Amino acid sequence: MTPAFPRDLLERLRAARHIMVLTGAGASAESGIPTFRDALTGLWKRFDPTQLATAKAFEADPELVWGWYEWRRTLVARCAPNPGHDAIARLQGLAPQVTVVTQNVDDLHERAGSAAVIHVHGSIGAPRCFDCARGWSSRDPVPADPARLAPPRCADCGGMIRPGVVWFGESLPPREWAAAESAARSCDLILVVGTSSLVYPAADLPRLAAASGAVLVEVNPDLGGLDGLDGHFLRGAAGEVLPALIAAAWP
Ligand code: BV8
Ligand code: ZN
Repeated sequence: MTPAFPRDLLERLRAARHIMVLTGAGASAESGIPTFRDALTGLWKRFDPTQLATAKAFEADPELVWGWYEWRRTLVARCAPNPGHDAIARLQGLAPQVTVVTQNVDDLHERAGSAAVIHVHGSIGAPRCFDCARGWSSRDPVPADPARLAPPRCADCGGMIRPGVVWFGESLPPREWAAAESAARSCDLILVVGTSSLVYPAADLPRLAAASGAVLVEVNPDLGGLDGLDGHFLRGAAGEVLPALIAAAWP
């Protein structure tokens, strides 16, 4: 049974010229990738990423940090997009312009068929040299549970290979950040899916969109991250709400 959505939300979706979608770890949760916030298996709890997802931690213990990312990379490779990713990919064929911006470092949006996905926090599949930033691609098979793994060395300068993600304390990639900001300024509707909205500057994007006149729609089992903003707050899992919402707006 499709949950009833407010009529004006469905009308705003259909009328939107430019829809921005902003996703966080919750969008990949139903694919089996633990979120940072998930109390039981969440990375935040187990590894406290604010300490581990930093250049300092990598320099202090490269094997622990590289092992953690390789564990996550192999997990992502084993997982598949969920109906939430599929619905977002479908949206790109329904509305005139859809910009997908993600804080996630996995490639599930791309594997679901979304185009031109903007990764404001980088990609786990794009490692590069810590010193000269040269890309690194050769992939040795990774042991099942690589708790500790020595990072490979750069063929050019011998530097350590690091994950291609944005660590805490590092600035966001300028091109991607500029594209995300401009989408927030120009969209008519922003769909915020599966983020606790705690990490900046990404967490500023919904506020920026709303201030630029966009309709705000949040999908999250645990609403509240966007308190103080006006909008439609749809409590529920991305994999359930998004397919139902798209089907209701475009029957
Ligand atoms: C910057 C890549 C400055 C890595 C990530 C003190 C010291 C240093 C910095 C700071 C500081 N205080 C504040 C800062 C700024 C800092 C920050 O915001 N810190 C936080 C902790 C307060 N930000 C930064 O450092 C950023 N850089 O500011 O640079 C600068 C400026 C100029 C020049 C130089 C430097 C960089 C931040 C990027 C960090 N990297 N990811 C990796 O993945 O390992 S952040 C990472 O955590 C994610 O990308 C994401 O952004 C964040 C986790 O948030 P979510 O994605 O929202 O996931 P979370 O688990 O939190 O929540 C899941 C949500 O899903 C929940 O709401 C849940 O209810 C929901 N959910 C669950 N299941 C479902 C669901 N929703 C739908 N369906 C479901 N089924
Ligand atoms: Zn190098």
